[in-house]
Amino acid sequence: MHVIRRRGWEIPEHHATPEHLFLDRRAFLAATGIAAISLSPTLALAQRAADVPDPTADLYPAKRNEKYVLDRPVTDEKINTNYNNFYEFGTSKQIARNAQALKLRPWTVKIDGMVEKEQEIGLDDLIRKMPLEERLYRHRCVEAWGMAIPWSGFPLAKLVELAKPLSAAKYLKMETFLDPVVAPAQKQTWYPWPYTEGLTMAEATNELAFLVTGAYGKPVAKSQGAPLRLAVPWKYGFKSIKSIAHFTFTDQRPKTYWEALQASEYGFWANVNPQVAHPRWSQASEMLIGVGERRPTLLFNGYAEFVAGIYKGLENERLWV
Ligand SMILES: Nc1nc2c(c(=O)[nH]1)N[C@H]1C(S)=C(S)[C@@H](COP(=O)(O)O)O[C@H]1N2
Ligand SMILES: [Mo]
Repeated sequence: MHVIRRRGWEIPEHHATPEHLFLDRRAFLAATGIAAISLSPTLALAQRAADVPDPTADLYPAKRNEKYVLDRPVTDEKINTNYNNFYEFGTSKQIARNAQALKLRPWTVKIDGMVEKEQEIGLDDLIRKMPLEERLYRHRCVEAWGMAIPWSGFPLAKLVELAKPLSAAKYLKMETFLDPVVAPAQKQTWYPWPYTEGLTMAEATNELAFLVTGAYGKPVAKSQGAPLRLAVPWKYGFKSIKSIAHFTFTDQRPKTYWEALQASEYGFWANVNPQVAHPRWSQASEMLIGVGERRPTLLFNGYAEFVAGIYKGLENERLWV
């Protein structure tokens, strides 16, 4: 007899608090139809690209920057790379298999908008211009679970330096690749693809804002948003956009993916605060994935000393949604 045993840290379905919520019945019906196709493993396997060896593999493991310390154990790598939100590959947490369809090279990063000179740069050229380091960061999903990851990468501020934004630029907008052949969920036109995120320039140049190219001492896994993803650990996880292909400097606040879907639940700022509940659940505590322990949530996810100053004078904004 086949018995399904739940591991300690797994969150029972009826206690889970999914970010997504189908907006209307028509979208729901259409979604289930297409989801059945997009979740077919044979299709994903057929689309799986023949991977070329990573041309930057020699840069890992990068030297750890000891300044960023954890208050919890690093999450087991197998768990971390198999429990993911990556809606391009489906709305469940088990997208690692479908994400193998991601084609990581060639990968061109476009930098445009309010900059001295727009540019397109190959990812490997970009990485080799940047000072790679390892940082241990906490990660807090708005669904009230947390992890801890040894990321490798470089400060987002270094990319801003390379881009040479004009002084009138107030925001940095970031977008994920758009390719429905690779990510069939992107055929679901009622979602605002491509996944879009944004930061103010003060946030983007804060020392914590980190562009991730690796994890666990090697190039970052596809399920975690290879080959280039953001880590902004003082904000809810949805701000940490995966598989970035496009950076735009602008004076207009970007409309983010989650804001476009459900502005009442997911705003632009999305800073972690245990005292401000999500409309559908409390944010007071979080489940440590892989550990099975519930911990009190920390203001700014424990990073207040680095980022609290950014928000002085913005107290009237919806900083915690
Ligand atoms: N492009 C893209 N980026 C994304 C998402 C996504 O669906 N698509 N999900 C976000 C959410 S909600 C979370 S919690 C984190 C999950 O990152 P992880 O899989 O490394 O834990 O990625 C964020 N970045
Ligand atoms: Mo999330």
